[in-house]
Amino acid sequence: MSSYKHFLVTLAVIAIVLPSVALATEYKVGDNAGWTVGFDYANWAKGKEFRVGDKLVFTYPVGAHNVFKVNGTTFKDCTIPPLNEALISGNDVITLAIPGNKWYFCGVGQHCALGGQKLAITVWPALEAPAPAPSSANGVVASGFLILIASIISFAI
Ligand SMILES: [Cu+2]
Repeated sequence: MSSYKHFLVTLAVIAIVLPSVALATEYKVGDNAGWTVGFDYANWAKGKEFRVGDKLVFTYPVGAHNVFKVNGTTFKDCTIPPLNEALISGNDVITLAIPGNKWYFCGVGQHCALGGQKLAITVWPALEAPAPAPSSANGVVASGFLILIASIISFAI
């Protein structure tokens, strides 16, 4: 009996956790162009909805560029911070952890000031679960499934 309960609880946890894990998105900054000069990152970011838990991936040849996470003023002026604050791996992954405005630029030469190698985004809170749209059969089935699991557990325990 207790292993049956254990099974039900495990099932319920999977049903709750799985949708939120599947929702995180990994964005390759600049898509196929990667992280470089002469690319319109404002246009790239336009229409994208960045959420807490999503990842930004900056890809570039090692040594050619780098990535600084900066504040809004530093971003506007392209003031290059100390080099030891830079990400330099050529495949830099940043997980968006906190909602708000975020700014990134390249600190090599004049890449920020003249090359437009700078990215500003707004990060929104994570989606807790997919919004069950009335027209979506999947959403109705999923919430029905959760209610079923919840009522089985309340009987079983
Ligand atoms: Cu650069």
